[in-house]
Amino acid sequence: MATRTIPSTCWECGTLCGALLTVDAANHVTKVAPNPRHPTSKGAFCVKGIRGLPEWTDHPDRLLHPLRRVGERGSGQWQRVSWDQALDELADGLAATRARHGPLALAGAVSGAYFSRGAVMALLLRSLGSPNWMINQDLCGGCRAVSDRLTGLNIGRGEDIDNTACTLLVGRNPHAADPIQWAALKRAKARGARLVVLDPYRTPAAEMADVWLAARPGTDGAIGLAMLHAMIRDRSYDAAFVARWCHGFEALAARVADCTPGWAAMIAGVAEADIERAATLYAAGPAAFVGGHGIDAASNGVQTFRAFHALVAISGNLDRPGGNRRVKKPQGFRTYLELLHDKRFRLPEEVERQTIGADRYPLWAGPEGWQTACHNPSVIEAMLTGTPYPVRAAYISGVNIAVTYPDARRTLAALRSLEVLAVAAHTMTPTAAVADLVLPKTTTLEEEEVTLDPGGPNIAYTAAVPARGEARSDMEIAVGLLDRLRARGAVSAELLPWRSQAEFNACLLGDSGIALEDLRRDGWAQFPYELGDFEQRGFATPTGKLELFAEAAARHGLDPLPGYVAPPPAADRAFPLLLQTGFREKTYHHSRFRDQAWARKVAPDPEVRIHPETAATHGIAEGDWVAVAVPDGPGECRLRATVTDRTQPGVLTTGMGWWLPEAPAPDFAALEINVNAALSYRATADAMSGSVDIGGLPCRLRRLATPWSPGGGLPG
Ligand SMILES: Nc1nc2c(c(=O)[nH]1)N[C@H]1C(S)=C(S)[C@@H](COP(=O)(O)OP(=O)(O)OC[C@H]3O[C@@H](n4cnc5c(=O)[nH]c(N)nc54)[C@H](O)[C@@H]3O)O[C@H]1N2
Ligand SMILES: Nc1nc2c(c(=O)[nH]1)N[C@H]1C(S)=C(S)[C@@H](COP(=O)(O)OP(=O)(O)OC[C@H]3O[C@@H](n4cnc5c(=O)[nH]c(N)nc54)[C@H](O)[C@@H]3O)O[C@H]1N2
Ligand code: SF4
Ligand SMILES: [Mo]
Repeated sequence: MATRTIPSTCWECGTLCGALLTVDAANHVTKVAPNPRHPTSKGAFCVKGIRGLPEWTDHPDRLLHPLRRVGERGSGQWQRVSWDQALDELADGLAATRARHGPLALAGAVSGAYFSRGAVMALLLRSLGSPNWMINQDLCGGCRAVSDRLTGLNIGRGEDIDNTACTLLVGRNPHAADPIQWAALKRAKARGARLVVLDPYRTPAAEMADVWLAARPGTDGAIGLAMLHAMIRDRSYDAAFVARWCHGFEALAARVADCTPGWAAMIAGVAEADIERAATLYAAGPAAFVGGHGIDAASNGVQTFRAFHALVAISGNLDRPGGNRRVKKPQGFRTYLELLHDKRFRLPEEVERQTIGADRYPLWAGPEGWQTACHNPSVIEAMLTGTPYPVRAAYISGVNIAVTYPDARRTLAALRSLEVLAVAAHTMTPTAAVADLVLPKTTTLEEEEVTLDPGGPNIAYTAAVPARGEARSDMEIAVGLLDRLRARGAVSAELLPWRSQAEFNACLLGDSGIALEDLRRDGWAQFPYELGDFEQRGFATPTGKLELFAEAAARHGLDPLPGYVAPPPAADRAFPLLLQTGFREKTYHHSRFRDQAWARKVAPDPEVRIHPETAATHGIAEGDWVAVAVPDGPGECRLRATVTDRTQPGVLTTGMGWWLPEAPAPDFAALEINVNAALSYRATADAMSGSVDIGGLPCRLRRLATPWSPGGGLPG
């Protein structure tokens, strides 16, 4: 077969950009390019898809065969084994741990239910009788998801920027994080639509904004409540929509009666007039709300989101042109989340109630939880202390938790303490380096996937070429493992009934009328989408309405109304600055691509952005190496200073995900230059999602006398 071009979707991140793959006669992808004909991305794309993905697939250090540890854990001594050997050993280990400690002692970790591997991981564990699958959403989009479910909006990524008069962008940096959204914002700006940005950092979006509110980190909830106050005061909300579809409006009005723009201005350190203007622009509508990770993953994240979600509800900017579209799907199609919540694929309720964290965070973990996963910090605790019960074995795929969970040292100690640890990965990561078995994973160029595009209305499709080496997909690994565990009497229930990804994809497509052949030909399938069909669909809340007063929260003794929760304690003398982590870099996807020369050339160092005044008071110049620590944190992290007035005086802004594949094993510098080496995973958590703060953290800063270098140890 000659060289051909295949329509596909980039599956490297949840943005799901339409892609064109050039595939040569040997079935090798020689090019990944944007697809200008794609209905939702319209040609938007990023360098991670163009370079990161193919170079990762073809990387000389790619893991191509299963490996078994021969030396001590983390000694870096490996032996190549066959898949049969690897899966037999893993099944032996998991079955033995299960027999010794019970099924609940088995845990899995994956990123979430946004990729099929999430559902596969959850159902694999459920088949063994364990509800304990870890997702990293407590660090990502968990707070907005809990708020969205409590309120009943179901808005996902459906903001209609192309038809809006005003976008309200809160804690979101689409310039780096989402090329589709960024292109839409620029189009909207060009036709005169308004843009309101809440961000402590002067992002490219802030520079384009009509109103930029550079609030103190973590205080956005106050601004959201003040906008509600202003709209109720001015009667600029949609009274007819509220009367028909909202539950608890009177209670909300009473709650925000004192939350004046003047009150919020004091808390957030912004001008009262700017809050008023933001409220006026949003209320004029149609307006689209875009909430980002900057206000998620915080100990007040759910309450912050609830304020903004209440704005969407009372303004009626829901499922209207220029507002926030609701997530809909073709009839008969199944989403991953639906599968996870489907009674046929669930464990008995008394088992799900024992999900780690379900007792403390019932809206997050366990039977009522959003993705039904467990609470990660509590699982790390269980691994180390046996409380509430022992967790003694883990299977990890598609997540680099030694780098991306706070308190890297403790995460690694927990992993090292396990009886059995298997990690599926593409290259040797700090997480894989402490495993007993490392399983070579297919990349997203080698997995045929079907999913509902949350930015749709669109079913996304990802084409696949044959895997390199012996790499296998999560489904193939799970099927092989389950067969062996069944033979060892370790399967409680058949909750992963598919034998292949193809069977699984057919189950997702169900009787939607969309055929795999159509997707293979076109690369996507659009479906009819009706706006404002509230009568037919209703809202998935206890009252069937949008709940400004959340009955589910009330039932669990949690605040039923949006309200202001202050961020972590303010800076003090010992920790006088604030630390923001996770600022996205265009070249990297979290911890991915640190082994690619082009990316390291563009972004060679773990940067921390420091305001010129703060740099001066600390005697720090551009390019200096510095150390940062937080109160009650596990230690310092080394970063390299960039001096810029984009960040506020006293606020340090850094990224995340740093490790260096060329640094000494087993941690590859993940305990030195990874910001999560300095953060705690045991700090105050959000009462509803269990999320801890990864920003707005009091911190201290010092200049290092000597530059840091890989393998050079920790400089003073
Ligand atoms: N290139 C690239 N793109 C990515 C990723 C990546 O790693 N690399 N990761 C993907 C993933 S999984 C995610 S979750 C998204 C995240 O992408 P976004 O949702 O855009 O989130 P962040 O980049 O974490 O932060 C967005 C903005 O929030 C601001 N911010 C920080 N603290 C606060 C605060 O207290 N209040 C307000 N209002 N703003 C605050 C930051 O200054 C930043 O400008 O990006 C996705 N896209
Ligand atoms: N301090 C701090 N910590 C954070 C954040 C922050 O802002 N600050 N951000 C948080 C957020 S939003 C997120 S989403 C997480 C991200 O955390 P992770 O999901 O751990 O990050 P990645 O580096 O994207 O992915 C890790 C591994 O997934 C594997 N992988 C990648 N693609 C695939 C695939 O298609 N299939 C499989 N099976 N594996 C794959 C690779 O082996 C890679 O090493 O980090 C969180 N941690
Ligand atoms: S934003 Fe980049 S990595 Fe994400 S889907 Fe689009 S092209 Fe791929
Ligand atoms: Mo994320």
